[in-house]
Amino acid sequence: MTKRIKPDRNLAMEMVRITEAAAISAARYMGTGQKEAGDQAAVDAMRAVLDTVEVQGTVVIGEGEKDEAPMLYNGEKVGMGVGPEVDVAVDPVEGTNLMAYGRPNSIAVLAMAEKGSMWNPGDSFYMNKLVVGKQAREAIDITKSPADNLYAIAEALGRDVRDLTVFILEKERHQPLIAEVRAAGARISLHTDGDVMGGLMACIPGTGVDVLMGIGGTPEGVITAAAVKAIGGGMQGMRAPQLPDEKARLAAAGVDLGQVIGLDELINAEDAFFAATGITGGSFLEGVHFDREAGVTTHSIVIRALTGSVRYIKGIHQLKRPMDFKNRDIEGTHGLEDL
Ligand code: VTB
Repeated sequence: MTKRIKPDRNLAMEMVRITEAAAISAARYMGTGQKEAGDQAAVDAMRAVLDTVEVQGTVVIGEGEKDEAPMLYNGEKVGMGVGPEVDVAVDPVEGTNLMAYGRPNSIAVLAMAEKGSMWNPGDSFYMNKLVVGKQAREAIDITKSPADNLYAIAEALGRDVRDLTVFILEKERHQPLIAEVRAAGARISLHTDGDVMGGLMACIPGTGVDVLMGIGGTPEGVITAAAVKAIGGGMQGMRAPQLPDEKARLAAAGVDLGQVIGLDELINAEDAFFAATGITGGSFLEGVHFDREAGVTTHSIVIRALTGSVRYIKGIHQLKRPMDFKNRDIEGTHGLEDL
C-alpha cells in the first residue's frame, strides 16, 4: 500500500487566492438579480485558480452531480495533481440570493482536509446545526432543547442568557425555534440566508454572534465544520430532512435520524483548512470593492486546524485588463490568472 501524502504545509495562502478569485468574479453580479450567472462566474474563477494549487484534490462537496454541474461536481479531480491528497468542499457563492440582491454576508468559501476525512451527507440535504466557540464547546448537546443549550452555553461563558446572540436563518421552519429562543431570553440575529457565515461568527469570539442554531444545508454544514474544527469551537449536527423525497430515501435506507453527528465525524482529520472571502460586505467580512486606481480590494479569513492559525487577509488586486472594470459580462477568469 502506498502511503498517503498528508497536507504537511500551510495551504492557507493558496486557498485564499481561490476564494478571492471567486469572490471578485461573483461581486460583479451584486444586486443584478442574476443568481445563476453570478454563481457560474464564481465557479469558473474558483476552478481556474484551484488548478494552479499543488494538491491532488477530489471535490466531495461541490455544485452537485456531474450531469447537472459541468464544473466542481462531486467527485471531480482538482488541483495540479501533485502534492497532498485532499478532500475539497466548495461553495463558490454561499448565499446566491444575498449576492444577487446585494444583501450582506454572501461569501466565497472553500475547505480542504485530508483525503477521506469529510462527512458524506449522501441523500441528506438538510441538517440541524448547533455551533459555538471554544469556551462553550463542551456545553452543547443537540439532543436537548434549544433553551437547555442556551442555559448551558451561558453558564460555560459565565454570562447571562440574555447576553447571548443566536444566529438563525429566517425560515418558516424556524418559527418554533425562534419562539423558544425568545422565551429563553436570548437575542436573535435573523438572516434570510447564509448559515456558513453564522457558524463562522458563532465559533469566533467577538463577532457579535455567540451561537448558531437551526436547520440548513448539509453541504454548508460540512464546510462550516471545517471552520469550527480549525478554530477549536464546538459543533453538532443531526439530519433534518425537509423534502418529501429526502425523507423517503432516508427512511428507505433505514438511516437513524436521531444520530448525532459530531465535529470529528463531520471532519475526521487533525488538519483542515477553511478560507472565505466576502462578496457582499457584512459586519464580519467586508465585500469586494472595485476601484480603477487602487485596484480591487478583498477581505478574507483563512484558518488552519493543525496550528489554529487564523489570518485576516486584505488583498489588493490589479486586474490586467482595464475593460474588466467596465464590463461585468466578460468571460473566463476576469484577468485573475495573476492572483
Ligand atoms: C441552507 C443554508 C444556506 O440556503 O442551505 C439555505 O445552509 C437553504 O434553505 O446557507 P432553504 O432551502 O430552506 O431555503 C443557504 O441559506 C444559502 O445557500
